[in-house]
Amino acid sequence: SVQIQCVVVLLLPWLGQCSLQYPTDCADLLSSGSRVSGVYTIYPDGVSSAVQVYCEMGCQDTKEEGGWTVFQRRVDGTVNFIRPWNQYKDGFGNASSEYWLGLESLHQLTTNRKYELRVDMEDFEDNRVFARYSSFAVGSEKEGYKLTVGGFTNEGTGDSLARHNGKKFSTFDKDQDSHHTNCADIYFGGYWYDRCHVSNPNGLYLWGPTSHHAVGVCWKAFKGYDYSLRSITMKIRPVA
Ligand SMILES: [Ca+2]
Repeated sequence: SVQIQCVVVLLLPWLGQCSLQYPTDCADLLSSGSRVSGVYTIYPDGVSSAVQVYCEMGCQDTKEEGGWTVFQRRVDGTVNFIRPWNQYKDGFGNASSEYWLGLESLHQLTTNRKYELRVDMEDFEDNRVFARYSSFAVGSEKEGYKLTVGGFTNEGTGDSLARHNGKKFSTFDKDQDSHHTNCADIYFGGYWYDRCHVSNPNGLYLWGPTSHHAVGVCWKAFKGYDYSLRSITMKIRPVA
């Protein structure tokens, strides 16, 4: 179908452009010929829903899979992730570096299609590992942007997310967690806190081992509570 599309683009440029105008996600962009990883505009819910994302498009040489829509990324601590509800709802940061795509976009994406989730992690000793989940969805704002995740496959990290399945999203100014205190206040992130967490990808960027318990960018099953990762990337891709 890519070949056919190329012929259409050559013969009828205006028609070709129309068919590429409103990609839903990075998988759409990949299948319409965008093979380079980078920042793109996607439309999770039609023409008025434009948002910038980082697309990981893979590599044919290494057989690395592409079409991933990155919705969360920490790499160097340059972006402050201690943010109120409205910013976690709408998104913040810079798609070319550290950012959070936004709960509303995540809800729109995962309502229209079925997605898998991959969480890439790296520590400060250059160990690169990931976790894969065969299903990932985020409910509506009315449902508290509830997380639905399942089908864990271990690719070196262990599972530190299944425990958060079914939890609503919380921020320091919106406590929807299962704890008598406010987890987002204590652990400095916005997240699908339970009582409180086994992973804290939106926590404080703290450069490796830390004496500040569980407040860093941690994934308990990989490096424990008292280690803040060098990088973490959460990304989704539609499943057939
Ligand atoms: Ca609470």
